[in-house]
Amino acid sequence: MYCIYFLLIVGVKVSAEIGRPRGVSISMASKYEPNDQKIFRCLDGSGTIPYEHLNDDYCDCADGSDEPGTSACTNGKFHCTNAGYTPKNVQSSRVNDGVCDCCDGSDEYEGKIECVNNCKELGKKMREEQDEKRRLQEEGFKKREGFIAEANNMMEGKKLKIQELEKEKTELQDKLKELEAKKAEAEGPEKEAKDKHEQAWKEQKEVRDKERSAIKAREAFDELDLNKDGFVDVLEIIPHMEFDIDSNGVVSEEEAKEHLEDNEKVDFDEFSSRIWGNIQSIYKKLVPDDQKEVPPPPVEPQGETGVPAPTEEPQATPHITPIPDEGDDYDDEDDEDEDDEEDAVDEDKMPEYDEETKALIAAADEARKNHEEADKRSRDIDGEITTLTSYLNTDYGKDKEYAILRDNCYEYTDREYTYKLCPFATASQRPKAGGHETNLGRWGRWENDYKVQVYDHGQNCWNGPDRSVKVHLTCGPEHQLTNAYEPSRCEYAFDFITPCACNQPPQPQDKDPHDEL
Ligand code: MAN
Repeated sequence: MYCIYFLLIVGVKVSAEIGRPRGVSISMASKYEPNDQKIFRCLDGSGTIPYEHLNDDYCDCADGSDEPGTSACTNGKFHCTNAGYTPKNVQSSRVNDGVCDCCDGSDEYEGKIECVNNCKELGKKMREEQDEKRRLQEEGFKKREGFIAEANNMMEGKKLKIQELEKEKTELQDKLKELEAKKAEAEGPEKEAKDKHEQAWKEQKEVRDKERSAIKAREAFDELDLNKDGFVDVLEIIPHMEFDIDSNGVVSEEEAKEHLEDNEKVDFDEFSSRIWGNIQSIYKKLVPDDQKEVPPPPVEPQGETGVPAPTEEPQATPHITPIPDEGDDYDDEDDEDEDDEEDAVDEDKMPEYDEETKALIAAADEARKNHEEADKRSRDIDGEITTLTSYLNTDYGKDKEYAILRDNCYEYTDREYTYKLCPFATASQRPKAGGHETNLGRWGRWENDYKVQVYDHGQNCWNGPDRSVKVHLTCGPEHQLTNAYEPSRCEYAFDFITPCACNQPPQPQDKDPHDEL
């Protein structure tokens, strides 16, 4: 009271409604209280002036602090109280400039303009908006509390699941040992019986192959022994072009002899014991000329007699040629050969296992199946435990409030791309016009006190970094990806609103006591 009285006495212009110099806020009022010497010290300490020079429309202080309520100083600040709304500082140069800057109209006290005081309406609107925001935050916060409880339950559930799986795995280890033993037990007799069967078959085949070879040797010997003197000699070898060692088109006597192991002739015993083994893979039967495919007669003009002109080629004796390997021009004989071959193929196939061996194989198959099933289950358990452990080891926020987002994906589409965020897993981008999805990063870490998530090591950017995303999380009523952009090439930013980010709103009594509302 004394203070106001004093200011009135010294003629300082004070605000109409409040007891402090015009344009001064409550928080600054103490700095403007008069001292005993009635001297005002500029707030920056640059000088002192008599009290009556405050707001005298003349700028004395370098910081403009002596003229808070006039436009005398270009750098002064005029404080609008704006009762009912938010207090505000305006440039003191705007005081009495004919423009209403304060909602209470206090900056236009000279009457250049009639300012309507709309602070109450503005305040009402602001409070309504604040209340709505607060309501949403409160709602979000309640959801967050629910998510935290859910996450804790989920974690407990997963921990229990790991315990169960570990127990199952321990039991399975014993079972696996047992099944392994049973498998070995069944596979022993199975192998023995199979080996026995296969060995018997091998021996049988060897005997049969020997017999076949002997028959073939006899056939070849008889075919080669054209003069039927009981020997195969050099002259009988010569017509067989397959014995032409140097491929010069003629089988020489030396070449023929070489095939006969340096003999002029060999009898059947020697042929079958020493010769046949070496030549059987190259030996080809000869076909009599009259059984050969006759080429169509030449269409050239014939001699005057109508008898074809003799060819230059000397006629080979005897008139037989090797039987071609394939082709069906040799009719009956050839068909018989084919049948023989088929029979031979069938005969070469190992016969089925006997019933006893089959039963042993079936028993071993069953033991193998049981072991494989248990082994697979054991591997599956390992996989499940790894997944659960990775889930539990992930940082879901201070109170695990973000765990609820895991295993879900959220999308946002702009003009060009659809962006996808699968929290704690991946971020990606795919063109709206179609085309492949680009990996923008895998879950990396938290930043900025759990307000930002980083996804990195995405697909490399041509001539640039590996793609990465920073996800900015703010409080919102639902989980929603609200924006995606690329602040710098291949470095993306997503905005994600979620109740998980809603803190408890300040209670009404927590309000700033200096609030002038
Ligand atoms: C693709 C998209 C873009 C990115 C370019 C970089 O077109 O991934 O977001 O800027 O590649 O070459």
